[in-house]
Amino acid sequence: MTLEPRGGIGVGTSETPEPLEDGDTIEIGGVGRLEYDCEVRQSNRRSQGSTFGLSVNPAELMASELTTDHVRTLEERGYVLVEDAFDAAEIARMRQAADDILELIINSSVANDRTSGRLALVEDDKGGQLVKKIQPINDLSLVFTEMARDDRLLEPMRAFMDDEPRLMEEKLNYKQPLQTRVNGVDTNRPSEAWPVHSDWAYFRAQDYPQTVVSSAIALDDMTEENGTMRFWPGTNQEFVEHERTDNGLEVPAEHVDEAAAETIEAPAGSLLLFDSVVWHDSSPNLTADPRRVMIYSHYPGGLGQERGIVEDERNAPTRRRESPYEWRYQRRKDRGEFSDVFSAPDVT
Ligand SMILES: O=C(O)CCC(=O)C(=O)O
Repeated sequence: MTLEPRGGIGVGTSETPEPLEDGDTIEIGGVGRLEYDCEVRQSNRRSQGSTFGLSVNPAELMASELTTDHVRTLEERGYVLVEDAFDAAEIARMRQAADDILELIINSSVANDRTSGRLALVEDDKGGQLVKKIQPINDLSLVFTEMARDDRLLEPMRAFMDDEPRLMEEKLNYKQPLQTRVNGVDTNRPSEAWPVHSDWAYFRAQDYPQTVVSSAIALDDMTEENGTMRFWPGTNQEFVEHERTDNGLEVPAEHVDEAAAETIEAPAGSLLLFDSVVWHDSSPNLTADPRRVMIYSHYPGGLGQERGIVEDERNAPTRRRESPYEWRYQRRKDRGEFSDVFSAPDVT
């Protein structure tokens, strides 16, 4: 299915001969049979004010809902927010997967007496620990691997890139304070904040084009208090050289107009698409709960092939390096030689 202008998949266009009624069905090429449903119409189309709606597989519906308007916003502002992209059951599944990964990475670090190279950990002045992110993760989770192929992410990217998106990397930004201290894991990040930056400042090292698109899925509500992301609309139009700080690459402060930033406040289940050049940042999580955002980054596959980009170039070394330690931990645990010291708290 290709992304078309609103109504462009043959539904609700002037070609529709008769007004549809509840229960009417329509054949849509590449999508299947759709059933018209007035109720679903109103909730699913409310963000666009469309007069048509269909009861259909939610993933397919979202893909068709991400219209040229969304893609235009992505092109012009550098980011676009889609609320209600994922339902409660999907969010619950992803949260469970996030907990499983967190437990695996913390417990295997302790079991091996070696902090996993996937784990980014911060410590505050009072010794409080916070998991900033775990990267990469798809080789640890079928849930997140499958999500990386979801058309709600890929359809707008196809339209934006005019190419087939391929996964470049994925990370789960937890911003999760640990409720009790875990001994045996090392602090390795100076701050839980991300400074103002463009992702392409990093991606350019492997010759990725600026048309890389990231998709951030909010597993928790994103609020100002828990360290949501901020974006600078229009900064995607031209890349600005960054400077290196102890907290990573950063847009030099003299370029940054704080007042121009938009703070994204969005409920769990929202999808935020942003391009690799747009400036963004986030501040510390001031709450006791996690602020988990799953971020995938995809590049245009055809262009990548032309440039000779190597599959999983940025993260494959970490996966290869870490995997034997994770297996050793599992075997030790299975043999009763190690007992877990950490379990993820129930925060849902
Ligand atoms: O998760 C966040 O708050 C910010 C993430 C971010 O800026 C990044 O991963 O590039």
